[in-house]
Amino acid sequence: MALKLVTALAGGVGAARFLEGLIRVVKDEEISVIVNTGDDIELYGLQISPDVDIVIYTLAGIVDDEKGWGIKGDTFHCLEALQRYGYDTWFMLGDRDLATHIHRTHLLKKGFRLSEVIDKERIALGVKARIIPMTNDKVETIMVTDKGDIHFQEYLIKRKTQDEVLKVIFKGIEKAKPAPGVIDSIMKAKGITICPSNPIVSIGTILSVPGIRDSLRETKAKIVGISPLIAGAPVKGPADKLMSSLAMQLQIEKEEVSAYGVAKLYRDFLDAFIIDNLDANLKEKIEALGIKVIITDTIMKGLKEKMELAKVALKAIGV
Ligand code: GDP
Ligand code: FO1
Repeated sequence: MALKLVTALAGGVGAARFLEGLIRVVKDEEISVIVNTGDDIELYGLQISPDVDIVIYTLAGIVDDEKGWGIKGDTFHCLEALQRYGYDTWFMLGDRDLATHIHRTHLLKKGFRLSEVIDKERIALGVKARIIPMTNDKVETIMVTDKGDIHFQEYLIKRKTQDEVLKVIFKGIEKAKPAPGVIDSIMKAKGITICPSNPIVSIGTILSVPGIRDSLRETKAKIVGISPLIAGAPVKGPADKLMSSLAMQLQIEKEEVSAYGVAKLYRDFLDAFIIDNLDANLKEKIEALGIKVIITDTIMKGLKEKMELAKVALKAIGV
């Protein structure tokens, strides 16, 4: 593998928005993105990798910008037809999006590994950055709730995060191996960015693949994170709710559901952490963890803000 300059750890929507800026300030072929696959789900016999697709569609410029997932202008005729056959259709798979899942499932059935399939997908869609799944093995993010064990997508979308989460399990993680290129891209990068993604079910999942966290601790590359929490709340999604419910398991206090709490979760490998202007008061506390703090505007309203944030991150890792 050719040496890539920057490696990013990514979930879905939050990560993709940051990466949109990054590919405009560093050559996209110099970027490797390691993506969470714990959210993957099988529906109607099709293998769906939402976070991978979100990142690829975004970098290909075809994502539905408003939603942050799916394909711009997509239609939902197939889903409507499936509904008439009695299928459950809570997961909004668009007609063009379905082509990706048919293609992926077809190639997996032919014996290609997930990382190979993803490489074909991103090349076909004109994405020059390297997109690597965290693992080729099956890992499933399961929410242990007061109503029973639920797949993460069902918790998030079908049940709209209404259940009380007692524990999160990454089923299959103990046996999962990092996909080809994952460890190399961490060890050989000049700098690494931890995208502003959910610290538990996006970045937390990637970090739980045996070997990945250790390589982040060992690499000589500088590592910068961007806080997904601003003034204690996520821009979107259940990050704060999950951090609060799982505080004991995460070894944080309930009052630490903030950029400080996220920094604490990454303290063993982070060199620098970018927090929002609104969290300037947390600087000293985070620096006491041995992490350099950079304060800036982290709300990525438009392309300009995304590029500005990417520049700040690159400066922090010396790229
Ligand atoms: P998901 O897998 O689709 O939920 O996406 P990610 O895990 O990549 O990202 C979810 C996180 O992105 C949430 O916790 C949000 O707070 C964060 N996020 C989204 N937009 C922004 C933004 O503009 N700025 C910052 N700092 N975080 C953001
Ligand atoms: N998110 C939703 O909120 N509702 C949906 O119906 C939905 C469908 C969907 C289909 C394909 C895809 O690639 C992503 C999709 N997402 C949907 C987003 C996705 O569930 C989440 O943002 C991530 O998986 C969370 O990590």
